[in-house]
Amino acid sequence: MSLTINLIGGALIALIIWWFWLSRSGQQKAAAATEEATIVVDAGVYTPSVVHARAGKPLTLHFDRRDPSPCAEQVVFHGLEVSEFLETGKTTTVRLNDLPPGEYRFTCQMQMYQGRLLVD
Ligand SMILES: [Cu+2]
Repeated sequence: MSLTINLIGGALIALIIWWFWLSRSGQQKAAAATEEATIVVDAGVYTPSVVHARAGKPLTLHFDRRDPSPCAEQVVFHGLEVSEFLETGKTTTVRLNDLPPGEYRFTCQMQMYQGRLLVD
C-alpha cells in the first residue's frame, strides 16, 4: 500500500517538474520570431504582450477576446495604420503583410491594453 502511495507521489513530482519545464520553454518560444500567434485579451493585458516577427514575412495574429468591457473592443497597431474590432468570446484574426523592420505598439483604443510588436 505504501509502495503505491510512493509511486503516486513520485509520479506527481515528475508531473510538476515536467509542467514547469514545459511552461518555461513555452515562454521562450513566445520570444522567438513567429509568423503566427494567438493573443488572449483579458483582464487588461494581452497575453503574450510581446510578439516577435520577421520583416517582409506575413504575420497572422489571432486575438482571443475574453474581456467583455468596451475597453477591449478594438486593437490598434500604431505606425501600421491597422486596426480591428474584436468580438467578445470569439477569436478575430488580423493579418499583417510585408512588415517593415521596427517596433510597433498595439493597444486598445484607450491604450489601456499595451502590446509590442518587434519586427527584424
Ligand atoms: Cu481600452
